[in-house]
Amino acid sequence: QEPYVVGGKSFTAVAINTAAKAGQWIKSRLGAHNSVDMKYSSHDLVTEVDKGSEKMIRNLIMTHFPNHSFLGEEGVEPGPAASAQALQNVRDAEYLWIVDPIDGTTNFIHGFPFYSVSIALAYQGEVVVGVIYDPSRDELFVAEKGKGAYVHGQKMSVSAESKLSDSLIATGLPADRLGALPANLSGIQALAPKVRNIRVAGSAALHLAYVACGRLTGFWEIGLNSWDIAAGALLIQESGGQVTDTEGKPYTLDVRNIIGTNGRVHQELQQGLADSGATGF
Ligand code: 2AM
Ligand code: CA
Ligand code: CA
Ligand code: CA
Repeated sequence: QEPYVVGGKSFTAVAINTAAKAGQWIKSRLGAHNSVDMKYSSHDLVTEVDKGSEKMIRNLIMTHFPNHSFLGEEGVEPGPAASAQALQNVRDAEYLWIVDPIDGTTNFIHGFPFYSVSIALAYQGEVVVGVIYDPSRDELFVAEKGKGAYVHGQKMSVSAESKLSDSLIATGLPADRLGALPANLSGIQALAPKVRNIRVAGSAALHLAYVACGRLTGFWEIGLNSWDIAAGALLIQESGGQVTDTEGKPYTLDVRNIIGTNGRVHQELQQGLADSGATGF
């Protein structure tokens, strides 16, 4: 049984069309959003564009697949406990869509062109479709389990670096996550001297897509949520890379502390974090 097509409707086609539509709308609202609400603090922001994007994505997907389950960031109360619970509530659904309507909201608010729409579909708890769309560059990253990953319709693959010292690595600075910030800072302190350089551009999903297409060698971040990671994890796996948690366990939907690399530097990156104690919080 082919899990990607039901009743003649391709899950991947719906994911692509939905991400592109939402992304174009988001871009049209750049600089024109009306209000910025704080979820937790001045570091954790949400606009009506985040909510509108999620609503659009949910409506489009549910119109095509009314029996599927849906998990989107803006439908969940803020905080790690609530997001873990929200995932548990739907984790065993046969088909589960996992959506971040804008990954990189702070960038979107400031007009810094590095934000994305992330849409994943899990079948029996395993990601089978991952789509990340970058409206600023009109770049669409697509992966299907077992079928490879594509950008601009071209097959993509991870980079060739085999040593951390040749690697361009990205991470996140979660200024609003009190436990996660020190862990990520310790990781930066430990790894900066060992890598070629570190980038912190503010969209976990887009960083993962950049690992998949070889623009970054690797990415790690402590304290993320399923919707930040799911699509990007499949992109990396289908591009020949490796995705684990910071302790080296294989990626699952529950992973919050993520390492995604080209595979060749995975062990070295994981060991560097382990040596510094920066594997969680
Ligand atoms: P967001 O823009 O969708 O909120 C930057 O470090 C990354 O962390 C972004 O992908 C951002 O996603 C995410 N992020 C920001 N605030 C967060 C929070 N409170 N909990 C988990 N992830 C968060
Ligand atoms: Ca957010
Ligand atoms: Ca996010
Ligand atoms: Ca978001």
